[in-house]
Amino acid sequence: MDDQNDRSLALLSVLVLLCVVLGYASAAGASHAGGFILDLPALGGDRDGDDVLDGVDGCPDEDASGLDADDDGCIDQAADLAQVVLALELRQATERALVASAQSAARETGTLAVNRLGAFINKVQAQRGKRLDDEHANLLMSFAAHASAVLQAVR
Ligand SMILES: [Ca+2]
Ligand SMILES: [Ca+2]
Repeated sequence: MDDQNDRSLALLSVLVLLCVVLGYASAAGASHAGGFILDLPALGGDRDGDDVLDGVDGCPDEDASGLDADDDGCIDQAADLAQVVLALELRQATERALVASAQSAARETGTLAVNRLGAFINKVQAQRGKRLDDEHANLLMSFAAHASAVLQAVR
């Protein structure tokens, strides 16, 4: 009888430990954009050192550190802003207004493009908490700010 109790206790301990490990794994996966999954060796190294592994890096030879709001491994550019808006699947009127604003920025170069990106950021900020939740607003504003910084760096 004692032996059986010991065995049950041991089994219970193992189960508890397993739950703790699994709980940690899912928490780690959720808290960082796939950090837990991205660390799998199958995805290879990180040639450009931007913390986006080669297997999922859209630009594996471009270090996008600090300029990559959408975590695709590519430096955020005005030309891609409209696609980022579309991917959020916003309400039609909001989407249309922001896509038009993004496209008008993408059509320009230099100071004019920077100004259009500023206008886009203002539009996003005006919709924060209304048609845009904080997560989407932050993504769009960071992306546009990065694209603007890139343009100002080349100027
Ligand atoms: Ca990379
Ligand atoms: Ca990016």
